Amino acid sequence: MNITTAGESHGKGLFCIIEGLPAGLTLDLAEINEYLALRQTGYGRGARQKIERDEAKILSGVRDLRTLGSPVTLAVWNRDYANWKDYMAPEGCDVSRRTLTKVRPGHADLTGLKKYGGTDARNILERASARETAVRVAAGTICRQMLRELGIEVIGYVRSAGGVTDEKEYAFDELSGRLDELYMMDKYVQARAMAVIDECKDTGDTCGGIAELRVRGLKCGFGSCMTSAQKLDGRLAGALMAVQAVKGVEFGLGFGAAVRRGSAVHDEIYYDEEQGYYRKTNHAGGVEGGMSNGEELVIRLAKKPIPTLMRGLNTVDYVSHEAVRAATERSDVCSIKAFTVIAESVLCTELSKVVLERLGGDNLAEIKERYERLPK
Ligand code: EPS
Repeated sequence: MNITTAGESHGKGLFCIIEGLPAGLTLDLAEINEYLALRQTGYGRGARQKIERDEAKILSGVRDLRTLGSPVTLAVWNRDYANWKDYMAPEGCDVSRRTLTKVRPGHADLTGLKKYGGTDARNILERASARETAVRVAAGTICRQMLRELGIEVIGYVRSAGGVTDEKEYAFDELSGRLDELYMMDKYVQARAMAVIDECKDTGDTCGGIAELRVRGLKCGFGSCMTSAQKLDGRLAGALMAVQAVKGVEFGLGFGAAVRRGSAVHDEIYYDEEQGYYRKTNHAGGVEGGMSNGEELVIRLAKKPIPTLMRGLNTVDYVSHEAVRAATERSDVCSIKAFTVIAESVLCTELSKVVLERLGGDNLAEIKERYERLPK
C-alpha cells in the first residue's frame, strides 16, 4: 500500500491517493468525518478551525461504500480558500500580497526558502503547514477500519501538555475515557495543563506535549529482524517522526531503558497451556528484534510547541536582512489533542502497510483468513 498526499493550507484543498487497499472493505464515512472533526478540536486550538468543517469526499476507488481494489482518491476541501483564492489560485493570482519574509524560527520558512529559492516563505509554509494532516487523518481512518476487521485496535491519549505530566499508567480499556478538552485521563492534571495553555495564550506563547499511542490485537511477527528497512519499530518511528512538530519517539521504556539494568528492562518469558508464551511486563512496548511480539504496542511521541508565536520571536527579514520580530498570523496555542488524533491515524496507515506486506491478498476476506491462521 502506498499513500501520496497533496495540497496547500490555503489552496483549494487537501488530497490523497491510496494505492493497494484491498477490495471488499466497507467504509464508514461517518467515522472518517468524526475523526476529521476531532482533529479540529482541543483546548488551545486556533481560529482557523472556526472556518473549516473538514469533510472527506471520496472521488475514486469505492463503489457503494465498498473498496474496489483500485486507487482510492480522497479530498478535503478548504473552506478558507474562498478568502485566499486571490493570492493562491493556481490559474493566476496576486503573489505580491500575503507574502511572508519575517521567517519564523522553528518553522520551515527559512530553510525552505534557502532550498527552494524565491523570497516569499508563503511558497514554503503552505505545504509545510500541519493543515496537510487533515487528509492523512481521513486516509488513516480508512486504514483503522481495515485493521479493525482483523481485530487490531489503535488509541492514543495525552500524557503531558504544557509541561504538566500525568505519571500514572492506564490499561487499554480505560483509554476510551480520555477527556474531551485535551485527551488527558485525569481531570485534575488536565485542569492544570489547561491553566498553562491559558497563560501561554495571555503571553503570546505556545506549548507542546507528549502523546502515548497503544495498539492491541497485533499478532506476533509483523516487521522483521532480517533487514533494517523491515524493522517494525524503525518503520513506525519513521512514519511518526515525519508528522509535523514531532521531536522524539520512544517504544515502551524508551529513554528510560538506557538508565536501568538489564534485569529491570527485559520482559521475562513464561509459559502455560492456556496462554502459551506470555510476559508479566511490557517494557519493550511490544517490539523485540524489530518484530511485534504479540504484546500491546506502546509508543510515546514528543511534540514541540507550534512555532508561530503571537508575541513573535527574534528573527531576520529574508529580503531586508533587518532584525525583526517573526511573522505572526493567527495560530494555535496548543494542538496536542489534534496531534494525538493525527498520530493515531498515521500509525494506522503505517501499520496497515506492514500488515498488507506480510499478508498480501487482493481482497479483505483473503487477508482476514490469513491473519486468523497466524499464531498470537
Ligand atoms: C491547521 C491550519 C492552519 C494552522 C495549523 C494547522 O491554519 P492557518 O494557518 O490558516 O491558521 O492553524 O498550521 C500549523 C500548525 C503550521 O505550523 O502551519 C490545521 O487545519 O490543522
